[in-house]
Amino acid sequence: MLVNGDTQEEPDETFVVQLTNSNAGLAKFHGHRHDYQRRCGADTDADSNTNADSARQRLHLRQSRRPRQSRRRMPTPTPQAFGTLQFSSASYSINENGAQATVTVTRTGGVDGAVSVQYSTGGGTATIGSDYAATSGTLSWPDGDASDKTFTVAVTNDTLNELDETVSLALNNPTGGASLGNLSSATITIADDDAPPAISISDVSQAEGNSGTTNFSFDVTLSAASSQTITVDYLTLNGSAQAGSDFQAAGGTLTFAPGETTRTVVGRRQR
Ligand SMILES: [Ca+2]
Ligand SMILES: [Ca+2]
Ligand SMILES: [Ca+2]
Ligand SMILES: [Ca+2]
Repeated sequence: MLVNGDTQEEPDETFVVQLTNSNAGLAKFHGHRHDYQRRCGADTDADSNTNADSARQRLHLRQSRRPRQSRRRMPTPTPQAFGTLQFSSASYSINENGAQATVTVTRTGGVDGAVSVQYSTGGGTATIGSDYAATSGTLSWPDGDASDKTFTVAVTNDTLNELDETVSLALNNPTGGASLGNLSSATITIADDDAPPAISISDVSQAEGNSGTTNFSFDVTLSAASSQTITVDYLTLNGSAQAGSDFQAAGGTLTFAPGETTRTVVGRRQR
């Protein structure tokens, strides 16, 4: 007979083994007599044998005694805390000539189990390639580890005058039961280090003609292209020639679209 062991706290228990239909005389009952008597109503004389065709042997199973400490109530298991993963800041900054921005991701609120999270760049006003290198990967923490993890985003040092530009960062797909914190997105600002281009205007020497008016064209030039829209005001002033009698006064604003380096101002010479 196989008796199942378990770790449950429970009272002692019994079961019955019955012998029947033997061609041998069934043996005198042994064992826990009073238990037997209660169950079978047999003669209570301590010396009597039983000649019944059947006999029951009651087995009193004492639960195996466990070490004392294992009989104590098991402590309620503490819920596991896998931690919250997020950026250390909502914003990072780097000078354009700073080579690379270092971004930190933290694990707080729990260190149970191995966890990981994916990071990636994308979006923002900066341009992949000309301003920064697209970056993605996975950060991993082993069980018990709450140390900060970092990754870097390479920044391109160009010679173009630009506005400060941004790179968007994102964390996705936490594993191992970890959750994302509020700072699951962040921004790198790339501070431009290129001065605006110098602006200049050409001299013009041209015959005025004998009648009517003649156009005089002045080239206005940027020393380098800019990624920004650049504007400049112009205005004619009297020199030895006089507005009205020698030339028509003019003024206005020149606009260089991003990338443009030359614009032309047309003035009219009176003849
Ligand atoms: Ca740019
Ligand atoms: Ca740039
Ligand atoms: Ca630069
Ligand atoms: Ca630049």
